[in-house]
Amino acid sequence: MKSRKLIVIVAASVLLVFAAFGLRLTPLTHAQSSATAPAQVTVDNFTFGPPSLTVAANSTVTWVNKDDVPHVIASDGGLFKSKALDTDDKYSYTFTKPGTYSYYCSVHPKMVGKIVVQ
Ligand SMILES: [Cu+2]
Repeated sequence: MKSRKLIVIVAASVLLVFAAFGLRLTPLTHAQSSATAPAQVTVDNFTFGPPSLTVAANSTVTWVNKDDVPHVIASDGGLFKSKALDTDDKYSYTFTKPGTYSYYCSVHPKMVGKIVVQ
């Protein structure tokens, strides 16, 4: 009886590991194969994450400010500019044409990132 219980516990653990891997892998493959997957840049600790994000044309990129200080998302060419984003504020822009779009924070110009539209 005791060993049977152990087998159940081991089997449950294995299933949990598979479930965890499945959850991690599934959204990743979706993001790469689907043009309409939500693209997000997190602003945290005065950095854009990821610093370079590649999306398909007609993708909407959303920036989320996770810092305690306001940030402003501004493109180098003046194509887009957000209002000052407070903590947890979001800003979205839809990129229709392929190209590389560099942007920075107009409050802290050393904060830079880019969106590559394919
Ligand atoms: Cu900033």
